[in-house]
Amino acid sequence: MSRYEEAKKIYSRIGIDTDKAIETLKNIPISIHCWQGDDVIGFDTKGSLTGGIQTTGNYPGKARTPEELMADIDKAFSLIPGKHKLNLHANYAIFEDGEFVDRDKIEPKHFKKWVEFAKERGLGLDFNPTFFSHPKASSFTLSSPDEEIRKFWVNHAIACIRISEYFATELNQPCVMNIWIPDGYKDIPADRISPRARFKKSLDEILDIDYDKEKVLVCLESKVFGIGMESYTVGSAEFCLSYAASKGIMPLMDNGHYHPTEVVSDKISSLLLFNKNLALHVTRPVRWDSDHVILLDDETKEICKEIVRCDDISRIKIATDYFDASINRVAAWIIGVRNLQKALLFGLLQPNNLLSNLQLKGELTELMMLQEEIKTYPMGDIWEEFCKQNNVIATEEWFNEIKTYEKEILSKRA
Ligand code: RNT
Ligand code: ZN
Repeated sequence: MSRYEEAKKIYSRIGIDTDKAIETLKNIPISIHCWQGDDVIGFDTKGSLTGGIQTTGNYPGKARTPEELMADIDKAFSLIPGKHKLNLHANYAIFEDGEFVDRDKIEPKHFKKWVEFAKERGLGLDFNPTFFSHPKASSFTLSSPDEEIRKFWVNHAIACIRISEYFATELNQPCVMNIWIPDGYKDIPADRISPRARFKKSLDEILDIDYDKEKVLVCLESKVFGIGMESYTVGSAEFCLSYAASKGIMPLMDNGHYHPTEVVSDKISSLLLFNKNLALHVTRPVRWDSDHVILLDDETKEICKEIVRCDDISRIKIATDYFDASINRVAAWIIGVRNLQKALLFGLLQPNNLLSNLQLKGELTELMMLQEEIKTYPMGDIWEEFCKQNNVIATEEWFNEIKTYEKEILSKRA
């Protein structure tokens, strides 16, 4: 008997069909962020990353051009099992020879190369307007008291809705478009409500345009603080949840955007009761919103348990959002996404009916015992089978490919 067959038998003891778990996992698309490859820099400005987010480290080999970034994405995707989506930011617009278009004027044609890239590989595309790393984003964007600046960013978001529609049409699947603004104050503000009122007005102006709501799924990402915005963010959790509910758009929760002892895993069920869909940015905050590479840690597993327990997994739009510049960036992509998939598999291998019946009957000792025993079940064998079926290297041997890629490609980027 193969290791997989043995493991399958062990899981059947607790009523788990491992073949079914593998099939389900194959059909969970992850929206993989493009910005791990170049430290969130993009191609439209020469400046550095702003907006109170930060990459640290200077591991050699960062992608500097669209071609390099695409090559790195190809390498990463070749070692990640399953069919996924690529999540682009507006600052990854590709301009032809010497052309430059500011963010309020970008058009679908500036993303044509990305659409071709996605089509050739059978990937979907998601999108994000970029409200940071720009001269007009030095302090406030959609909540700016300067009407010209506020309008500029409203127009940017509208341009991004058009580009998202183009992605959806070309690729024949909805495009999730996420709005996140870095607006906030380092210290105690005197007026908290006015910036939020302006943000609300801007969002209304953006969403009141006529766009195809089947094609573009707009979501709004909240955040509790940023570097230099420690005391107040305009787009707080309460603001974003309330706004999303009132407008029928999706809320997005990033698990780096809450107080350190708050957990997103506990928030998912509540949002599912009040929203048709919801979106997630999966990341790993270490002491702050540090965007470390996702590990197979307890909270990632707990988030994934909540995702797979949902009546319809497709209600949850899963995306990754982390950026580590201190290690091989291509490997960072792969490690994080594979861990997220392993966590999803862990969730799929839980005997949820059995466990929830124990909860219902008040058998809490047995519930604890069983949850703990399952932790050492042979999930690794199921993971190997999943990778095999997806023609992706299952074991740590995938790293040999990275060593070769680093030697032949990354190290030559001086
Ligand atoms: C920032 C947010 C946001 C960004 C990306 C680049 O704290 O998490 O999602 O990471 O838009
Ligand atoms: Zn995020």
